[in-house]
Amino acid sequence: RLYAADAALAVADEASALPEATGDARSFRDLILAKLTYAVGKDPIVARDHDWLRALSLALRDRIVDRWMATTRGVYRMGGKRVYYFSLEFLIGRLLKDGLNNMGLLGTAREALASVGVDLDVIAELEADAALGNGGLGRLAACFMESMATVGVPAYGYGIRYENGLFRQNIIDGWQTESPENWLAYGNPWEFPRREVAYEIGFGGAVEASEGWDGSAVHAWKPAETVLAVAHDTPVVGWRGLRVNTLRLWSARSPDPISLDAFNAGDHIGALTARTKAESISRVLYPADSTPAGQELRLRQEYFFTSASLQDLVRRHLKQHREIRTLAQKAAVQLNDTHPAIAVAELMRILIDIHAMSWADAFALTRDTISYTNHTLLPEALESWPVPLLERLLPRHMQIIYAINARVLTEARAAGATDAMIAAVSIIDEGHGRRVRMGNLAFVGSHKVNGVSALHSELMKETVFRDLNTVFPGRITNKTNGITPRRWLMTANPGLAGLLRETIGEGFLDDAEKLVALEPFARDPGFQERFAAVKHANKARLAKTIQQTLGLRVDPAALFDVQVKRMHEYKRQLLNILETIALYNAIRTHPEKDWVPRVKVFAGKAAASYTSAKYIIKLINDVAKMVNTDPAVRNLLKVAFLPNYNVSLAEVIIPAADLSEQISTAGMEASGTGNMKFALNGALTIGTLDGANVEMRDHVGADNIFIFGLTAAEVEARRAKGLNPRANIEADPALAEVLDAVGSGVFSPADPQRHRGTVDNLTNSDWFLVTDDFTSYSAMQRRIDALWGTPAAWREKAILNVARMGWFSSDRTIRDYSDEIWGLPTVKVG
Ligand code: B1N
Repeated sequence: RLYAADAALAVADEASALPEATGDARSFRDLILAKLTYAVGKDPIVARDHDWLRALSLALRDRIVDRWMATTRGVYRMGGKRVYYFSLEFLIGRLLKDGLNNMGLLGTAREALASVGVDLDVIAELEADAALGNGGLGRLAACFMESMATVGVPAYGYGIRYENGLFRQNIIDGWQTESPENWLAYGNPWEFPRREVAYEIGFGGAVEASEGWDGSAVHAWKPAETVLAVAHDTPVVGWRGLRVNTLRLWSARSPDPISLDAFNAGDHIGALTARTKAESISRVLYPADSTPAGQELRLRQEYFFTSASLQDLVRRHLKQHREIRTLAQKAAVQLNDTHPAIAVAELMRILIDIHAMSWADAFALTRDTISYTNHTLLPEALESWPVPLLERLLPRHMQIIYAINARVLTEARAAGATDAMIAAVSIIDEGHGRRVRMGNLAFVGSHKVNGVSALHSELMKETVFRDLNTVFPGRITNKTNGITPRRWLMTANPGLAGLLRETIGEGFLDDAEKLVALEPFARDPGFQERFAAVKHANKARLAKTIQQTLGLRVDPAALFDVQVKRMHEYKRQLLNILETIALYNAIRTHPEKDWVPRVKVFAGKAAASYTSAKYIIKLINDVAKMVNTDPAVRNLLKVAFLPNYNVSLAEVIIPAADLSEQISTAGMEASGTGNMKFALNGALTIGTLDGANVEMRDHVGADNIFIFGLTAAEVEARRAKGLNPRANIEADPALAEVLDAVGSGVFSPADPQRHRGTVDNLTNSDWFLVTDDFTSYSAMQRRIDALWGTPAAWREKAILNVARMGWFSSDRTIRDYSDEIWGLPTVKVG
């Protein structure tokens, strides 16, 4: 400590103009300096930004760990129930600023660093994004983890510690290319490796049956292969640092690091193959969002982390409670989609084969413990595995699945199910070469099954789970998604958060629904001015990012119209860019009109193999190239595609948006969560009646959101009757002109055929009803232009959006899960 203090003086000598830290900041500075010296091993005189980042992170971590141990001890002493959130994805992003904010140390850290000449904002930008997820599903898991710590739900997140998270997206000549992302390159200060917490995970082999003491059959699985799952723990801090939960991610290790026989025989590469194979399980995140990968390695990942997590929680339960039969009273396992659905069979195996439970008891206990969240209705996204693959990889699980299925089908038959119903509720799909339907397995093994928005949960009952819902009425429930206001308001938009604190006090920090106190200020001209000034500053910051990454100048006074999310046909980025082209045409043909200057911002990754989505990225970039340099546009329109969309970029883009594009084909976006983030940050939404947009309209009021297009029921009806894109195109000359231009190569003169396929697909099939919704979308955009011309009216609506979005806090969502699925109490915050 003496040495560290000396070093502080040395730094101060170097730059005598540095501000002196006071009080808390001084002791925090000393802690940072001690970390820099003894943990990083750097003299402050020569420390680089990365060293300061590590030192600060470790200092913060010390403060977090104190709370972590207190929480963990408290939970143990109370002896209550814990929630286990099983997810193949946790898209947590950067942890430093959010951790500082939740610990109440943001100002302290800023001051402490300033006193040694370091800028917090500069070093915070160096932290790598933990991109252990694809999109909404993974980000939801991250928001839930933070909210569970906030509302006092003792929880463990369980997942995989991917060495390479979601790929980096590069845009080269307008095309997406992928490169590996390497978030661990500078080490990870937040995690604690627990080499002693390791479980054996088996694959393959055979099942040996013998006779038990009472004559019943006893099964023992003898796997052919074993992989070790090693725990890595990351503390998850709740708001105000009152509780800290654990995110436990598993890393795969080979039990035999090298085959010495092979090595000694001269086969140096072969000596490592078993290890490479084992460790490939936690190597890389599958980059598919809403489409199953269908590869054997993916199934291995699913079983690997599910088995490790179940072994871990059963061990914890037995250590504390001694008795396996009380498991469901002490543990709630939430399956984040079907990716961990094998948990149903694995828990059955543990209970029956290892703990000698009867079938009936084991099944009741499994069902009471597990619940399942469905996140998509897209038929191509519903996971199913070929029976032969499961049989080879997990032979005992396949037996258990058959046995579960036999009982479910018998029950269904007894309840009067027809043949068609039996086929629909069966876990085995006989239609496409026998496959195991993971959704059905998760459904029958859960006491509750939930959708993620009101509309989505209703559609679940009518579509994928129609017959299961008849056989098991009341099992399906809705839990509308939410977002954490700590990250998506306080940390991402400190300007707005500060203004809100000054205006309505601090109550909303502990209870987002107190944001309604803002309503009386919606028409207040003074408040409107300050609100607009915050938005302008955020837009200037985004303009700088756009300038730096694309070399494109945009005017912060323009309307910032933003669509950022994974690239997917159902999300209809194509609708947006086609309408942009229509606007471009209109500006050129009617230069005399009073056009509203717009900046169209796009960002999002396409799955590497998703060709049509990659063409949409290319089209956006082709259009950008032409529009941004066309003097006839007179800067009235700019198009920017920002590469490598991730959580950190979202934190810059979302607070700067005026208009949020949530324009999926109705019935296809299960919920959306970006929609909530934008509205909470004062953007107005243009959207379809899809996912949580429906409930957003109910909360903010129909006058304060721009809803257009077909409803889910209308979409279904049109599809049933047969789509007719040609008629739609004929009926809208502006649309016809746009498709003509795109198809004939106006935006791709060097390769006129480039976008022919995209246009042909729209003209001939148009499964996502882009041409059906184009006209109403376009008309709505012009109404939006008109409103923009009346700033007071625009601002009033934007402020009302902020005021009324509190319900979409993930704290509310977690309370709903706690009350209605997990049977757990929650606490008030603050
Ligand atoms: O989950 C989000 C929702 O807000 C979105 O509407 C929904 O599209 C998203 C397979 C998925 N559904 N399904 C996935 C992700 C990865 C994968 O391998 C499917 N993601 C969603 C949160 O509820």
